[in-house]
Amino acid sequence: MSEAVMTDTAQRQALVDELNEYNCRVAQPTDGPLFTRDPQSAMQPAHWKARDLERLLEKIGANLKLEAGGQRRTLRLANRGLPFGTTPTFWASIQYILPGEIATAHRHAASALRFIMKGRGADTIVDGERYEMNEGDLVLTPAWTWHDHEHKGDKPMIWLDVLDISLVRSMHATFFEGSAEPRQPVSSIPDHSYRRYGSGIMKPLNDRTVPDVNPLLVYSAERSQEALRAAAGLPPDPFDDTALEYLNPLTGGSAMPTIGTVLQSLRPGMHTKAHRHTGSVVYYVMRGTGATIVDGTTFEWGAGDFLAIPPWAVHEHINRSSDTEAMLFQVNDIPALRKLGLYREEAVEPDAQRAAG
Ligand code: GTQ
Ligand code: FE2
Repeated sequence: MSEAVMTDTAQRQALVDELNEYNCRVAQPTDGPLFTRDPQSAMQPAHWKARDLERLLEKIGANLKLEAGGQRRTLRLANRGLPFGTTPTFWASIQYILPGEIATAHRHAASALRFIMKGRGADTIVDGERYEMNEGDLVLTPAWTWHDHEHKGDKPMIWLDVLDISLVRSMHATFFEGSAEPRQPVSSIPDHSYRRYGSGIMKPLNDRTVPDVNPLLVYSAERSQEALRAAAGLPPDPFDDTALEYLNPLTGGSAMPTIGTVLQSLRPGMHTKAHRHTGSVVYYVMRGTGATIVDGTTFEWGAGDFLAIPPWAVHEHINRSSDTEAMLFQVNDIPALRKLGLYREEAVEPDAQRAAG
């Protein structure tokens, strides 16, 4: 028996050089398995506390310059289990921009979004359309659109950036182009896409075309939170309580092709059921206090915190308050998984999660 195994091992070893010459190989006993029974993610759950982030942001604000044509001033949310990125597919970063500063124009193949955390008075120009950015707004920069930001306010401005950089890199589809001009000319009506499609329930008469890319570039805090308040009157989702996905209003699909964006509220005292799904998630806590149990570890969160959940990790959410809702902004890569036929989810009995932890 063991001789047979040895023989096979030796046979495989003996073929290496010859096969290599023809860009071929056979499996070797030292290779890792081709498949695992279920996803074995190297990503680890991670929690960033608001107080730490605030201090670090002030530090990079004081120490890092924002130079024309250079990198943005961002605090990247890293993961100890990954060589790159916040999750296997995307980077979440917090951008810090000071009064009077300009983040100069460029474009890239990676899709990007911004969710405004704090401050007022900054604007962004996306392919010639200018948008003011206010707290709670979601602003999109679809793949290969020119974008630049300017802060005209008088206090530092902070927003969350999410880009599907790791996904684009894994497909070797990276492109980037800088601009000689710091800002783009504003070529169209301010808030153009918002005027056309921003209501989410109506569109201009005779607008019959459905472009490949979502034409709506901004989702205001006011309208998205109003929608969430209305949805809170529905029966809760067992795993997410009240959760609304930002949509492409013309297709009903996700607002961005690869990145999912969700506004979520947990009613006072809510303790959801546990589940797991493929796809990675990053949460930003807008308000409230609560906890999320991830593969048996409890993360106690408050306003301004971030939490990252790896693919296939069992998780459940708790609102610790008995009288105040918790509101969360969620980013995930589920639209990409669905398009590739890789999305799966399953409920997990609470005892299983406790036993796992
Ligand atoms: O603001 O254009 O966090 O290009 C990373 C790359 C922000 C941006 C990031 C970017 C940007
Ligand atoms: Fe960018």
